[in-house]
Formats: sequence, structure tokens, C-alpha cells
Amino acid sequence: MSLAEINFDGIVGPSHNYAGLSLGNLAATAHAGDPSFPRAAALQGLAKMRHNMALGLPQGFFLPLPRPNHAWLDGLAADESMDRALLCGAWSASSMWTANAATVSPAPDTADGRCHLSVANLVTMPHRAQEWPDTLRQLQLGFADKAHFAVHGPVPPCFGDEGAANHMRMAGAHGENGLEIFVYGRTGGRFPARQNEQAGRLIARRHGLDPARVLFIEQSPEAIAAGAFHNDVVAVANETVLFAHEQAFADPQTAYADIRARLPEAEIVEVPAAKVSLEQAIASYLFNAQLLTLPSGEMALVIPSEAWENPPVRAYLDEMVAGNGPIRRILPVDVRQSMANGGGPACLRLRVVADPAHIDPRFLLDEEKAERIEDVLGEYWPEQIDPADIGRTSLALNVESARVKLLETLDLSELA
Ligand code: SUG
Repeated sequence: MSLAEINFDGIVGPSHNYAGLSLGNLAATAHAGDPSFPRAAALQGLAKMRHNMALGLPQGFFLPLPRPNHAWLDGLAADESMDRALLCGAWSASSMWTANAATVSPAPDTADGRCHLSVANLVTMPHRAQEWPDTLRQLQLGFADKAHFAVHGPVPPCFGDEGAANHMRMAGAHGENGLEIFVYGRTGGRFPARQNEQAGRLIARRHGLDPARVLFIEQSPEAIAAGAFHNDVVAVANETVLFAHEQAFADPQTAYADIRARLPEAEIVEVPAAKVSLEQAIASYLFNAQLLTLPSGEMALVIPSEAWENPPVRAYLDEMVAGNGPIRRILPVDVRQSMANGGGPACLRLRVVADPAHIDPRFLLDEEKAERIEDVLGEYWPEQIDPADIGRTSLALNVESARVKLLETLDLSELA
């Protein structure tokens, strides 16, 4: 069995728009009402996938969910008097951020030796709470091999769960037994805490994780108040390395000591607030990066170009790479359309450590398939959506038929 880390990126849906639906997500709020460019957004996402494939890394993808979500609108007894945010919610392409699709515990960590995936309930934001049933269908299809995967439904809705965005896995190597870290927030601050502590505890039990190889760490309330609505806005981990802002966790020294006690080879790269403030980290999305182990064994950080263009962040990164640390390469990518809704490179991907041979190959990318996807995006994805277009029947038909074309191209029409 050859285990590899596979990044599954969400293909940006044809209804991608900026509706300002996520309180506490400063980028999304700042761009509310802007025109959006779904074709450019999806092509940027595809270019990121190709960029990572060109590094020699396996790449997968998930399909956009059906939008507008008529069943959801029916359930809301939708009519003209309805709050516009609800209408926009039914059109949201938010499933592109697959770091929120599920929490994944790879086979080396679990009691039954299978890779466990729990779909996230995303209950805190109404427009995201509609995602899980359709996401679950894709997970059940892509990871249908029950000898190697266990796909679980959502945790009960009283416990908010936003999936891998609040979960970090550290290990000597991807294929080895890992330390799984569940980060949660406490309610009562300026912005909603979207990850409940009990959701992580429940997932750890249900995935059959060894309690000695699990940590529950509180996110710092000041990070949430500053706009870090998920842990992956202020921290990212890969194998032995944790790259985190000094103010990411409520009690960083205890968190680091607990990590080192369980994984003595852990290397913690903490970015001091004196060099990159919490506000600069959140505005630039420095930590919403993909920290990847390249085939050479070197670690690379795939960052949004906004981080590369931010002077204090750039100065920090130049100094880091010139030094002796474990992160050796910085690779900026352009995902500006997603960034304007608060979704950087890390939000756009779900990491699954598994043998690619056990996954439905229809969800795995190669260059020939990337070309076919590109053709569909170029031909059918709307070029621009203005706020006034949301709700129009003509646009709904365009969006629905574009998705159907993509499903047909990928032989996944059963998801229609
Ligand atoms: O849930 N934005 C998403 C961004 C999710 C980013 N994911 C991670 N950090 N892993 C959210 O806040 C904005 C949609 C709008 O306002 O139109 C939105 O849903």
C-alpha cells in the first residue's frame, strides 16, 4: 500500500458571487456587493491545481454543488419578501472551500486501519449549512471502497463543525501514525466561534483515534475577534512542521509543549507579532497556505500572491528562507477571486492521505482531464455576475446547465 497526501480542490462553481454572508470573515464582508467573475475564479483554481501537479504531487477535485439550491429555497418558503441574504445563500458557491468539507483521519491513525472522513455540518452560517448532504454524496462516491474508507455523516447540529480548516495533522511522514490536533473556539466574542470543542471530541472518538495521539487546542479569542474565523487563517501544519502566528492559540506555550511531548521531532515555526501583526497575517492570508512536502523531501509553502505582495510578510518570508528553517521554498499563486471571499490556497483544498488506487479515479486530476475541465469553464461558466443578477431565471438556467456540462465531461452525471 502506498500512502500519499492528495489535495482535493473544489472547482469554483458557476454561481460564484460576493454576498457578504459570513460575519467575522473580513474579506467577504469588505467585498459584499462587488461584481464577481466565476470563469476567472474557476480558472484560477484550476491553475493552482496544475501548479501543484507540476510539482509532482497527486491532485484531486470535488465538483460544485447544485445551485441555486431549489430544495433549500422551498424549505425556506421563499418569496419576494424574503431576506435577500437567504436568496444569495441559495446561490452561494461556497462549497469551493473544501477545507470545510470534512475532517479526515488517515488509516495509520485509526483503530480499524481505514481512512475516516466526517462531513462537516457547517451550521454556524446558514448559506454553508446547506452544503453537507451534497458534499456527503460526493464523499460516498469518491471514497466508496469500504475496505479502505469510512465516510460518516455530520456531527449533531448543536455542535458547530467546519471540518479540516480547524484540524491539523502532524507526523514523522504522511504515511506514519500521526498526531491529530483539533482547534476550537469559545463563543462570546465579537464574532462567531464556528468550531465547537465537542465536535472535535466526537470526531476523534468516532474515527477511532488513540487518545494519546490527539490534542484539543483552543484558538485564541483575539485571533477570532481579529477575523481568523477558522484556525487555518493563522496556522498550518505538515508532517513534522507547524507554522503558526504567535497569537494563533489561546495558550501557545502549553500547546507547543503538548505537541512536542507527543511528537518529539516537531518543529514549530512561530511568526512573531512584532514582525507580522495579527492584522497583517489575516489581511494577507500568509497562513492560509499549502505547506507541502515535495517529492525531493523539501517543504514548500504555496501562498496567495497577496501575501507575497505584503511588505512585512515578504520581509519575514525572505528572512525565513535565507535562514535554516524547514520551509525551503515559497510559491505564490493567484486565487484572487476566492481570496475576496476569504478563501486562500488552503481553504480551497481538502487533504486526504490514502492510496490513490483506492479512490474513484473520476475525482483524480491529470493534465488531459484538466484540459477538458478548462474547456467547459471557458465555454459555459458565466464571465461576470452582478448582484442584481442573483435570482434571475436566465442566470439560473445558465448556472445549472454549466454544472451539468462539467458533470457530463467528467462522467459524474449521477451527481446531477
Ligand atoms: O465560510 N466565505 C467562506 C470562506 C471559507 C474559507 N475557508 C477556510 N478558511 N478554510 C466562509 O466564510 C463568503 C460567501 C459570501 O459572502 O458570499 C464565504 O462563505
